[in-house]
Amino acid sequence: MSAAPEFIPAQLEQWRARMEQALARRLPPRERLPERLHEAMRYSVLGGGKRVRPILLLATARSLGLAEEQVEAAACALELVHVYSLVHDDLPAMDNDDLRRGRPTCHKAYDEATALLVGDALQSLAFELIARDPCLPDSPAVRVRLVGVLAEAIGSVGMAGGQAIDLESEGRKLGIEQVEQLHSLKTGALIRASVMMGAACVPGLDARLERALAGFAAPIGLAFQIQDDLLDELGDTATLGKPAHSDRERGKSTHPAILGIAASQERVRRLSAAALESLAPLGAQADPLRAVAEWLLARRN
Ligand code: GRG
Repeated sequence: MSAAPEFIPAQLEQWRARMEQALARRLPPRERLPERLHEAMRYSVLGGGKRVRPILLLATARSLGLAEEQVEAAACALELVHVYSLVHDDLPAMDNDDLRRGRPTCHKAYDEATALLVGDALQSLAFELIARDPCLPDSPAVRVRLVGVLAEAIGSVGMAGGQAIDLESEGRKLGIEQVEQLHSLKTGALIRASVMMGAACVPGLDARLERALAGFAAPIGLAFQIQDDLLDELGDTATLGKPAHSDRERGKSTHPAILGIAASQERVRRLSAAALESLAPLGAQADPLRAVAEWLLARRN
């Protein structure tokens, strides 16, 4: 089952625009004390970005018959956590990058201490939205499930754990299985959470559909990271909005470095085919997710 091609640009653009507004509304105003911290939070979150994770959540919600309004706050929480991870990852103690989303990184535009606090405060705000935002389904059970899925995905057995392994692996050659395990934590866990938080918003969701969504999310998360590594290798800094060829310069073990370009592209194709196959039990109602998968794998930045 393939999605109508016109669904992709029009709907994705609408979702992206919706997220810009939803995030801008939920971030503290820059005039509120402490002004510099709030300004830096807004600079980091509202400075572009594809909004991949919120869009995945919105597409999952649509596939399960939920309205956008019901999951918008959860989608904001995902993006806030993602931006926190980027701001911390760019710090000198981690990847030490100067450019992100085509602009100076948070610690370059402000300072390192502010960047640390921006990440901390964005993570807090994410969980506050899940706990309190009036737009989420009026169900404590749904909120608790959302907290659990997101917290697990970004902790030491998820994104932060993946980042730790990545830092420990610098200067060492990893095998392809180790690289995939690292990616599944560092990048894959939050991508999986984007889909599974959509599922968590539906009380009593059929276990078969939940399994189908999990079977979609895992390979898409890995394919997304391999695609990112291919873009790092093949793209240019202006299009990417962040330094190109940085993996090669840092001697990172990636799919392109280990398998070469063609085999990495083939791995992306196979993973995305497996992801799409998993959606079969949802039938045509999962077309929004199919469209997002197509977009993710055709992206240029
Ligand atoms: C600091 C706890 C902690 C974790 C950092 C996300 C991350 C882990 C590091 C960022 C570096 C990196 C290249 C991670 C791989 C994930 C990835 C592809 C991030 C970029 O996501 P996009 O393409 O970025 O969605 P935009 O800017 O479009 O939101």
